[in-house]
Amino acid sequence: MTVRNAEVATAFEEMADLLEIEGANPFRVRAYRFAARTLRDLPAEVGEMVAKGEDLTGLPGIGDDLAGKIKEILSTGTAAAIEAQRKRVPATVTELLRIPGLGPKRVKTLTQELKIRSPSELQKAAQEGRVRTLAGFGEKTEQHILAALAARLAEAPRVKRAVAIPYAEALVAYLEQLSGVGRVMAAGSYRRGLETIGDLDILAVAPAGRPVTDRFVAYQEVRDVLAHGETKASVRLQSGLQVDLRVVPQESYGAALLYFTGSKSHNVVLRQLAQQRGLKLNEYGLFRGDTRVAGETEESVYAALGLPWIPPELREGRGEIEAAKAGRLPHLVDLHDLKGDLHAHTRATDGRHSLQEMAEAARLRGLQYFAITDHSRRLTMAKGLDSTRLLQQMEDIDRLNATLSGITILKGIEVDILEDGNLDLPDNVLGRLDLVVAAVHSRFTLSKQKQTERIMKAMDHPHFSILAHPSGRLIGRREPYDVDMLRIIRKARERRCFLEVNAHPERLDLTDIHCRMAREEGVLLAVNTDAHSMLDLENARFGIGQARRGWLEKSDVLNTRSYAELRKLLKPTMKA
Ligand code: DGT
Ligand code: CA
Ligand code: CA
Repeated sequence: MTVRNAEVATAFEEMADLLEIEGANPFRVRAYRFAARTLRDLPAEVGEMVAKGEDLTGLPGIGDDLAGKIKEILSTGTAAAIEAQRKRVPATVTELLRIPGLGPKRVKTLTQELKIRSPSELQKAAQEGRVRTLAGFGEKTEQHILAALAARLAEAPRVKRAVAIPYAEALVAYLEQLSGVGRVMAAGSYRRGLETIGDLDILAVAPAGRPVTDRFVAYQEVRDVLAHGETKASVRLQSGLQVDLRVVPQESYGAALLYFTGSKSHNVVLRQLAQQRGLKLNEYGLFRGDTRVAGETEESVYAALGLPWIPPELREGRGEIEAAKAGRLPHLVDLHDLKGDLHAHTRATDGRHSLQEMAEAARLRGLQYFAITDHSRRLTMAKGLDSTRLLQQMEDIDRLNATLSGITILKGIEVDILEDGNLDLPDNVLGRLDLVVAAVHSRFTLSKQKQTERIMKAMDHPHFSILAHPSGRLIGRREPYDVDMLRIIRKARERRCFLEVNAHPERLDLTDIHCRMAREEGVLLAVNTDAHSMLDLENARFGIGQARRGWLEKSDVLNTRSYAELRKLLKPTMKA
């Protein structure tokens, strides 16, 4: 059995949640969360470390006890302590945690005060207006819970892209080395760069299907075989992820890849185009009568329909075919276009590495500039900086810059936008920074109008540079707050400031739709990692994926600019 870091981390996070619901010692809860984060950030697979006999207790937050539990999970898939804890907290209570907006603290209150034990009991209590009476809840929260419950019932669980990637890559590599197998590609929403994946769709080229589907269902991580045929098979992996495989002959590869990449709405328009030309398009090729006129490559199919190749990220039936016809497809931004990163944390607040370590990691990635933007004082949980500590950090950065070559460290802050729209640090301090990244970290449930006005007021601030994670959503965990994004985008244009595409795989905020809206309104976006560790700088690729889904070109992205250009854009003389 192969157990990956993410699975061990998930088990530890679950343990922390269970303990917290029970009101266990907060230090124990924190120890599990910290260990989970260590595992998620770990570049090596912990299973391989154990196999090589390496000592896990050298890892941050992993002592003898947790090292033992990791080994137990690696060999048995679970740990006795977690199983025992699961028995003490009923599964229906654990399910409450999966409702957006409900963390362990709130679940604890619900179970203790209202004796709620399941989502359906919660729904009943909310409908009867009993939830709003609890401390820390209120009427708004109650409405949110009801909306989230309704949405949840309509939605199957989806897997975050970052979680799906290692599974997809390992499976593609496994299939590629089978004899007789040619190209192998992950298609579907995965190839379109969607932020979450319903299931994984894999396409393999081989002269005969059966030997490939046989080996596919025998893959070591398969838990259940859902279907197993000549050219198709479907399995569920131990992680719960479903994978569909299709095996096609070489001459159908392009047509099949096009078909299984989707989206359905893109395919529908392509088939209509084919029909208008007296052709028929399916997963085997493009046909005139019985004659295949194209199909071995995607390019051949598009070309036969009078179109250039369309990047998968655009294939959502959102006008890409019209744009392609008119020769107006965007030239999408690439990871290597990024010249800098404008949002990152250090150990001074809630990051894991020092200023020097973060700067070195950014330099090694080839960035020309890198902004340090730690939290402001209001975020006490993250040890937010007050003016004194920020000024101290600015001096540290000046000293560091004097020793660095090839990269400039910019002085910034991720300042809290307070409920009244003011910023959490005084103007005279903010004015001395190279840039001010501002974010909402509190009062997520204000009305749309109040939330929008709060943010717009912050943008009026003379030193405001970038609005961080503009919608505040956490994928699968927290809904975006209610905000009029078009008004905010227009405000950014008027104020000549910028919005962020936060690249953290749990945020990816702005969304693709709002990226596109910003581009159409002429507002530049900053693709930022919001790194809390050196490894987090890798997340830039997820931000770029989102930007590409939002039709962004290099020229639409602020941090593709040279350092000199950037400086002019950050501190325009006109701004007042
Ligand atoms: P997902 O899995 O929910 O994240 O989304 P997709 O886009 O991967 O959808 P999925 O797995 O149901 O199907 C993969 C692709 O296969 C889809 O994007 C287009 C193609 N496809 C599947 N079923 C149909 C269908 O009934 N009609 C057409 N035209 N295409 C289909
Ligand atoms: Ca899929
Ligand atoms: Ca599928």
